[in-house]
Amino acid sequence: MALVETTADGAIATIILDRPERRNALSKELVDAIVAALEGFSEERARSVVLRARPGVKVWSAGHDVGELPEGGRDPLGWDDPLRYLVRAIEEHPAPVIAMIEGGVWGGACEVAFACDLIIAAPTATFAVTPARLGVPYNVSGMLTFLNACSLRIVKEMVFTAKPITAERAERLGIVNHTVPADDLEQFTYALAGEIAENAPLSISVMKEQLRMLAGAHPMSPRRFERVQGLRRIVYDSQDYAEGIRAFREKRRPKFSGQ
Ligand code: LCV
Repeated sequence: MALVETTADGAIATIILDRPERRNALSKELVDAIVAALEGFSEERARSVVLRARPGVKVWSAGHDVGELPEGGRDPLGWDDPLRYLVRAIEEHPAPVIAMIEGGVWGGACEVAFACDLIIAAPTATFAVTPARLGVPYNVSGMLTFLNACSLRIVKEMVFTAKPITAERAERLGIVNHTVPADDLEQFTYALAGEIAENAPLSISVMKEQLRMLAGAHPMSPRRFERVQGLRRIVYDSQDYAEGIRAFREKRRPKFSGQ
């Protein structure tokens, strides 16, 4: 069964996440399908891409497929991890990618949504950044995605509590561009996508790339980078990381020891 449905209406493209049995959890297979769709729309010179789930979903995406996370001894969010190249594919796509969101957005799916250029949300949308719930050492570029979406204090609240925030609060914080009633979500989103599609695509793609470079322009010395890698290894080699993954698989609350 296809994991995404893609459609194009003139210059506006749509990618629909379609892995309901796993709440659109971002497996490598699903990520590959999204990235392939983005590459296809780039060749077709789509001028805006809407990334969405099926209408009325309770969960937009449950985040990284936990079943594909290593149980320790290896960086779970390394350069080649599917989640990382999905975020890069969205950021490097030449046209604006608009996340149209209903339902819950969990873990790495928050980073996918935040990496999109705009977010249009229904009131049912919520956003929960969950590494601390699983004992996962989120990676540096992922932290930067969050920092580019909201203030340091809000990122800390989201990553330390792992609790969902509402669409209304996310809009107040500038994370979400517009929160609109669910009945108006499609019409509003595609009208915005149409406005973008009528503007000069070269100008837009160059401004998008400039903003990506500026947003990512945080020089880190090799010494600091190695320190971060060493700190993250402590986490993914920890008993707590293995406990977080096991607890998820056993459908129980994790008991973290700090070891
Ligand atoms: C694999 C899943 C998942 C899933 N993976 O339905 O950001 S980080 O660092 O944490 C990063 C590593 C990351 O993104 O980790 C994943 C973070 N995601 C979460 O913590 C959300 C985990 N999922 C849930 O809390 C619930 O599934 C929600 C609230 C999303 C939906 O609840 P609901 O009652 O509607 P179920 O929990 O019954 O899930 C339906 C099936 O999808 C699987 C889940 O195991 C279940 O499979 P079975 O039918 O085999 O029991 N599933 C859900 N999320 N991230 N599989």
